[in-house]
Amino acid sequence: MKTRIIKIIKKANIRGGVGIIIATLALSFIFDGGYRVWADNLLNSVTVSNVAPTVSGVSLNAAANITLTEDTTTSVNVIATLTDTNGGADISSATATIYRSSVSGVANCTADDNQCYQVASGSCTLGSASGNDKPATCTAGIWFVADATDSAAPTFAADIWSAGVGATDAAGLKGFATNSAQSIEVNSLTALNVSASIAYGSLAPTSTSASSQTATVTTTGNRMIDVQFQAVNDMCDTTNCVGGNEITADRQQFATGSNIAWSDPVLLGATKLASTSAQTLNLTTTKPTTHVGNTSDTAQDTFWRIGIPSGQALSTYNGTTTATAVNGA
Ligand SMILES: [Ca+2]
Ligand SMILES: [Ca+2]
Ligand SMILES: [Ca+2]
Repeated sequence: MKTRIIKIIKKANIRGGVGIIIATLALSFIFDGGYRVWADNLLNSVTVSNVAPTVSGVSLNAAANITLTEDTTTSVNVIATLTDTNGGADISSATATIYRSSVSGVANCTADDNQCYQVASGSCTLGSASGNDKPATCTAGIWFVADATDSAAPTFAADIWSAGVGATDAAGLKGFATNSAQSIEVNSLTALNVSASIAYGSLAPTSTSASSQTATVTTTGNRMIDVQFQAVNDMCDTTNCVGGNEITADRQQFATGSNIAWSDPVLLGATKLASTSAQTLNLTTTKPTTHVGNTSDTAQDTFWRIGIPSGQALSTYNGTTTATAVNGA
């Protein structure tokens, strides 16, 4: 009691004057016999609980359809806003999945270059926290084999490609959302590479190739292909085929079989090259599903022969042939 009175006196003294000291003392003695009024401390305590983060605004490839790059990967981003009501700084990492919509497990799919890309936190960049929010950008390299889902796609036209983003806070609580408002397609990519050259060697007039030369057609997109060949020009012995001598394009033939002689009938499967129109060769390769390094593992050899006309002038003749991928049948 004494202690408290002294405290009150001190407070009163500080605040302002002798008169108040007297009044305080008087009050103290007045109430001393009945009940007491004095100051005490109340300890206020609360624990703020951890709340899981949430994810919003998931957007795949800036809302655009995805156009692949033949024989390699295409960098594709997923962005999202991660929110944690413990403050944006509580968000510690993000992950993402980019997947074809009907794949087994959807966002929990097993990684597969054709249909499912799991993006680890190391490939997700977090921006600075702003209030409760923190932006995330996750990046995947989508391989050229990724299944097409556009309207021309042979198998998965009814699908789209989706993205899911997961957020994790410092205590390990997680949130997740997908880009359910978007319909992003992976476009068909009908593409090939062909080996650079065919050298028929030295042949006499009226003779034909004794064996075939090989040109390898590699499928470098996400569609099964056939190939069309067309000569840019007849073979000639001058630059740009101005003047000089020529061997017409139709003296060359191509086939998928290696043993078809130049003089064999067309029904055996060989096709004569033309400079006036593209000739289609039916390949048996299917859609690539894997890659070896940066390269498609799906390739087929085509076999070429030439017949030299009688009366052909002694010279070296060169020609250029264009190989074009068309959707396979
Ligand atoms: Ca939290
Ligand atoms: Ca589709
Ligand atoms: Ca075919």
